[in-house]
Amino acid sequence: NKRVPIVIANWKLNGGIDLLCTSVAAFIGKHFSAKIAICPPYLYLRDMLNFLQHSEIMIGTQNVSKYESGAYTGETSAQMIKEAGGSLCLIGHSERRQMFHENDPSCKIKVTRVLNSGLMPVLCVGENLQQREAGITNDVLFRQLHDALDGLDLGDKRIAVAYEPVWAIGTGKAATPEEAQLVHEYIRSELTVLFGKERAESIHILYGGSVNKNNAYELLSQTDIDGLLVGGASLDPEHFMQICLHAN
Ligand code: G2H
Repeated sequence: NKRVPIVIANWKLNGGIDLLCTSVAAFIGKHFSAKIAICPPYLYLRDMLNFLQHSEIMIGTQNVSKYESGAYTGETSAQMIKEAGGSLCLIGHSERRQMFHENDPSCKIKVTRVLNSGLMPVLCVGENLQQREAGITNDVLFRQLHDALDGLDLGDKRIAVAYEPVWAIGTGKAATPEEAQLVHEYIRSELTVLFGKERAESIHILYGGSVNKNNAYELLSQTDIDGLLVGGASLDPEHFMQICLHAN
């Protein structure tokens, strides 16, 4: 009953459109058993959907507004992302937590909005270096998971969690597969508390943080690592293809 792997590219604030198209051009017309998604900057959503219409790649966003509509200058709602053809939204990425005042309560609102719009939320969690060294990784994750997901009625809606240790993001220093597996196991145990065993078993827990074509396979071989969230390496066409083939 192994979960079909999901690989998500997080393109962050990178462009332009030509570079982004180049990084996924080779996916057009190709079949993958793994699920593959890209999260371009909002503005490129439609362009990428058009470019990838003959591919199996899904499109998501790197963030979403916690508001539904109204006088919220500069925001983009879950409903708009759905309308544009999106399938999923990253929520609570550590860069947003660090630089844009994202916190657990706002993640909770966003998760709810995204679920209600028929998109899949991908809740990003992870400890920083100081927290890891202080031995409080699980406490940090406990709070992030429970504050964002407590009391949520999932019904038959889908949700995913991405574990991204902050010390591994963009540093070239990924968690070892064993380190990551331990944390993923813990996350699944908390998802079991939140949603029950059967549901928790079906939830994808992705690993993110300096994933590349050399560490992807071993990470994916771990029992509770069900996919990858890839930043830097997803902008390199050869690299990203290799990572997706490892997930296949
Ligand atoms: C973590 C990751 C993608 P990178 O942010 O979400 O980025 O692979 O560059 O560490």
